[in-house]
Amino acid sequence: MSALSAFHDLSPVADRFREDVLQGLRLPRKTLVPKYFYDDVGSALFEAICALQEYYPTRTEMALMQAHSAAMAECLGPRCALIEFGSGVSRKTRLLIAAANPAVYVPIDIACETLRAAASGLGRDFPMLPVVAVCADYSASFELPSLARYGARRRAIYFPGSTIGNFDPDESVAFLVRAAKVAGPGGGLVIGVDLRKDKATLEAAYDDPQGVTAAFNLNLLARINRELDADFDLRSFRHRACYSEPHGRIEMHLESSRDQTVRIGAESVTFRAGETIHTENSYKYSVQEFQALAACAGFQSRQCWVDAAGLFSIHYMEC
Ligand code: AVJ
Repeated sequence: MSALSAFHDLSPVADRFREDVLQGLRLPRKTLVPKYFYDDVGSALFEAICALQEYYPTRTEMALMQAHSAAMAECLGPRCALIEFGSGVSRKTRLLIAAANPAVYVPIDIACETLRAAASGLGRDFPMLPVVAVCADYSASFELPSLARYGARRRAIYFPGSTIGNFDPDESVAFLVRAAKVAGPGGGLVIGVDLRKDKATLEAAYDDPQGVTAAFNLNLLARINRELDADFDLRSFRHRACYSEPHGRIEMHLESSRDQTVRIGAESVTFRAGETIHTENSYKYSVQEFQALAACAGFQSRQCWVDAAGLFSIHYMEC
């Protein structure tokens, strides 16, 4: 078996990025889509966030995976096709792969080089495991390559990291409906969901004193400069993170510190001092709230694991 069985590049083209950026910056409340954080520089910055003391989700979810991967494997059953959305460096997945022994692993990520490196590393560490990597934007619809030849007994989707929190609740339901189609009737879903908690803990997690999260947020503007021939002055935008209790979400913004005009290719966009670009939402759900949301997409809750401090949840659901 070759280390990397297949690599499918279905990544969105630069035109799409330009259109989305210009469209978002022309709205009365300027907005950019968080998926564009993850070029290869942004993916590396995100890895640095995951290692921060203040950013509790990654280590808490990792500990849950360590404690419960055998129980999760039990839920998935032997020889499933394990499909991961937003696989990144596939660190947590290794625990699930080791426990569940899937027939094939299908990592899907928008950052091509990160995906390629992760997929070939996995191929080396699990030489018997076919890895079918797909570079794609999973928030849009795309064709999954045929998995028939791997003889999997069922499909299971792995969606860790509380990445679902980037979607508004209605978008989350729409996403889960698509996930249910990918999984098929009787398919499984293992999904990591960050829990509601106090404002201070949340705001510290999204505004660390070392400025790693700020760098991650600002890289979006740097990426626009790099790829779209733009001239954002990174020193005149400031990282902001605030928790909205009624929405149950962290909002990240980039705030312009002065009146300014930014050129993006042949276009230009003006900012007033104090005006922000809304770059990300990160929704937090109680266990019951998330179960109700997933039920709207036809997923039935089977199991849920939560750490002792009540910071993070991993759900197992079936459709
Ligand atoms: C990858 C979307 C789960 O919302 O916590 C981390 C992204 N943004 N710090 C999150 C993120 C700022 C992260 N997700």
